[in-house]
Amino acid sequence: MKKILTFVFAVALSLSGAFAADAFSKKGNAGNLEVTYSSAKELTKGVNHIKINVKEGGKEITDAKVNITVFMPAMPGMPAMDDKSDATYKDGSYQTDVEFSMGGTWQVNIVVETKDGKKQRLKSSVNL
Ligand SMILES: [Cu+2]
Repeated sequence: MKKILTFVFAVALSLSGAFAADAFSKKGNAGNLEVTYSSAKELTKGVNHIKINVKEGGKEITDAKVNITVFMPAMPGMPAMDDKSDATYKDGSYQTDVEFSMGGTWQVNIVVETKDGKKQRLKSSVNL
């Protein structure tokens, strides 16, 4: 019985992998822009590779400046923590690595500066 359950679980895992390109994906608005950030793997403590896509009126924006900041406010016995990086457009999305230095809830800010110089911000959060 245990072997059968293990087999069923393995099949379910492989199927979910086949149908979901990204293990993590979250969407939100930065002003009039629709921002999606995602990762091929579940987000974990440590360095994570993040992909960001920006759309305006359904049209992909590929020439913006995009940066991402993740931060956790100070907690009792623990200083505030953050990591900021600029994303580079490559292979269909803005990409960068972000480090979460511990588990828990992290605030995520993604700033998009479009060609016209306008900066808009998505405020979001993730739980590790
Ligand atoms: Cu903390």
